Amino acid sequence: MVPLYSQAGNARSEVLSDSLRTPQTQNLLANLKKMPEQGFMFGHHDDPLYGIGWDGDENRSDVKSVCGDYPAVMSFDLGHIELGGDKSLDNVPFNRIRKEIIAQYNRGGMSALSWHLDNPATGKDAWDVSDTTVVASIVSGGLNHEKFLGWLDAVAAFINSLQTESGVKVPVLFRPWHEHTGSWFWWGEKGCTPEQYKALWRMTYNRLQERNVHNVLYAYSPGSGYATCAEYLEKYPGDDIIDLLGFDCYQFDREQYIQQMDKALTILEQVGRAHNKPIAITETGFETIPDSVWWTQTLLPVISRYPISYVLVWRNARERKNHYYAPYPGQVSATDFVRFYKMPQTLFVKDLKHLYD
Ligand code: BMA
Repeated sequence: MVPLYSQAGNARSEVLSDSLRTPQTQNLLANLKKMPEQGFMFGHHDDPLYGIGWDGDENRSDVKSVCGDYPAVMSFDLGHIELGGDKSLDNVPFNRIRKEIIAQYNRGGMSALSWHLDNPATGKDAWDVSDTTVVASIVSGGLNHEKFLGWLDAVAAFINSLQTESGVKVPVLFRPWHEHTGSWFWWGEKGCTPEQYKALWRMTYNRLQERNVHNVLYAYSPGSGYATCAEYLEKYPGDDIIDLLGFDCYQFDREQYIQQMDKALTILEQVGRAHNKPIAITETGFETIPDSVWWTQTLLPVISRYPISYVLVWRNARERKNHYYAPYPGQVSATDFVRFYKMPQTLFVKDLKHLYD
C-alpha cells in the first residue's frame, strides 16, 4: 500500500498526487518510471500536424517519412485555447490536435501538452515580459484571478474531451509554466517569486482537479542552467503535484551543449532518484540539424548515459523558414537519424508495448 501524505511541497517519494487518477494514467506513470530499463522514447513536437513542405495532411509525419515509424511521444501546444477560439497560436485547429492525441493513444504512444498562453494582463503573447506583476495578478487575491480561472477551465475542458470511441479518457502529460528560469515568458525569472510560482502551479493543479481532470500527469521543466539540486528545485511546486522532472536545452555550440546536457542530466538523475520521479529531456534540438551525424554522434552519446524516459525535439515549422528540429526526407541528417532509429535503446511507437496497462 502506498502511504498518502497530503502535505504540500515535501520532498519524499511516497506522496501520491491525484488519487482519482484513471488506471491508464496511473499505469502510464508507472511505465514512464520503468522505461529506462528498456531505453528511452523519442519525441517530436507537432509531429503529425505539419512538416517541411506540407500542412494538415492525414497520416503524415516527417519522422515517419524518414524512418518508417511515428515518434513514441508527440507533444502539442495549447496556446490560444484560453481565448476560446478554434485554432492554436501555431494555427492548428484544436479539433485536429484532439484527433491526433487520440490516434497516438490508439497506436500505443504518448502525448504531452505545453501551453504558450497569452499574457492575461496585457493581452499580448506569452513572450510579453513588459509587466512583472502578471503572476501576482492571477493568483488568489489578484485582479485577474477570476478571468484566469476561466482560462484554466478551457484547458480542463480540452483535456476532459480527450476520449476514445469506447469512452476511455486518454492520458496526457501536461507541462505548463515551462522554462520559468529564463527571462522570455511572463511567468519567467523576473515574473514571480518562488512562492508566487508555486502558487501558480497549485492553482493550476487545483482547478483541474475541481474540473475532474484525472487523465493527466504533470511535468516540471525549467531551463538547463541550474548548477545544483537545490537550484533545480528552487521553484519546485511539490511532489504531490509533479509527476515527471525535465528540462529544456538546445544546441548552439556543440561542446557547450554536451557539457550543459551532462551537467543538467547528472543533477536531474539525482533529483529524480531522491523524489522517485521519472526524468526526461522535455525539449531539445539543433535548429536545422546542419550536422549530418548529430543524432548518433552528439545526442545519443550524451543522453544514453542517463536513465531518461524520453527525449523530445521541437517542431518542423512550415511557416517559419529554418525552424525545424527533426529530419525530413533528403535533409542532411536523415541517414544518421535512421541509424539512431535502429539503435535498440531508441524507442519509437512500434517499440512500445502496454504503455497504459
Ligand atoms: C516556439 C516557436 C514558436 C511557437 C512556439 C509554440 O519555440 O516554435 O514559433 O509558436 O514555440 O509552439
